[in-house]
Amino acid sequence: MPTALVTGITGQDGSYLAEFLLGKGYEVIGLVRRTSRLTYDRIQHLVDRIELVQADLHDLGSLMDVLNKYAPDEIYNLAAQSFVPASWSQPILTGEVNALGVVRMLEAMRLVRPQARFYQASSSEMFGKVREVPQKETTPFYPRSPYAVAKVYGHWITVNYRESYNLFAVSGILFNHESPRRGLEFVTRKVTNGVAKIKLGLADELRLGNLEAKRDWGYTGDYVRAMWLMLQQDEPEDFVIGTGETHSVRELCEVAFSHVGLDYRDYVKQDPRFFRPAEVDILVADASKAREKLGWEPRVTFEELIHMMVDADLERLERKYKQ
Ligand code: NAP
Ligand code: F7E
Repeated sequence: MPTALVTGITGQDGSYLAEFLLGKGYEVIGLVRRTSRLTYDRIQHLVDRIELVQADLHDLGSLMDVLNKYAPDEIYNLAAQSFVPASWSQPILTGEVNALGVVRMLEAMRLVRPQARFYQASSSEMFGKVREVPQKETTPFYPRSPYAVAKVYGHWITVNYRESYNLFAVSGILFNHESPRRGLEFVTRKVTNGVAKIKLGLADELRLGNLEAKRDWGYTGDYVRAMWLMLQQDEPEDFVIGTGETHSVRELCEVAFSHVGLDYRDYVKQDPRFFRPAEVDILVADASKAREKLGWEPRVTFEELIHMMVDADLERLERKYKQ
């Protein structure tokens, strides 16, 4: 039975990846940081099938101990401060975790478990002020937030460790991916949760920032499959993963509100608090390399994804307020 170590297992991607790996017969070790309360809501249904171990990306020794103890075959480094606006208010913490955290994990692997395969969660945010449309593996980076700057470091240090030490280390440049387990502050979930609240009479407006920003939104369940496929290749290589479609935040609102028979223009208010100091205007993936070499394609469409998220929020809130 192969063993996989997943950092960030309590996050959106970690929970879907853990489910996927269990389905493939892996022993899954989840790295969790110490907090004063447990943050296991996304993996509650999995806790008796995975092993959770405490360590922190700030602390090299703790990472080395975990690799020593569990000798994983695959390491998925998903842990990060992942909310872009928080990277302006906490830029140093973001750099510590999203940039230096990656090299700490790679150092631990180089010193303790160099035969393992390593996946780094890179991001389409690295393309930022885009140099070409659509974006592919060779598109130059132009990061537009402390988050994206730190991710560029994480990306290149992964490439550098592969080339310097001959490690099987790859970087997946994933475009936005969403699900009913997405954090409530990200725009898709903020909208689907807002729609559900308005529909149930629990709110009467939804305050958002820039409605014209465009993103390539896919379903997380599809994207964790791509992470795994990257580590099953003969040679370590980096891949762009996305749907190839782009939609504005305004279109997202249209699809989500109309799913419950409402017109977004009656409820959405623009609020300067949610505008960013520097915006990423448009992202859209050219994932043809992944299609050709990994045989990867997304299975869930944008409309299906947003409907799935609205339905899940409606069901959750109905359950909560019926009690
Ligand atoms: P998420 O839901 O915010 O999860 C982040 C995870 O990182 C959580 O488990 C969190 O633990 C953990 N973490 C944060 N700081 C840590 C530290 N110092 N030590 C150990 N663990 C720490 O993010 P996600 O959406 O699943 O994204 C997963 C990864 O993919 C991130 O690296 C993100 O930057 C990247 N990414 C995401 C997308 C996307 O669209 N979702 C696209 C491209 C790249 P707690 O539960 O304790 O907070
Ligand atoms: O914003 C606009 C906002 O916060 C998307 C992370 O997973 O994907 C995510 O980063 C767009 C931006 O995601 C609101 O200005 C308008 O243009 O959902 P988001 P993100 O910043 O693209 C990448 C790939 C990652 O790697 C990150 O970890 O929506 N927008 N109004 C808003 N965004 C938010 N959050 N809230 C609003 O009210």
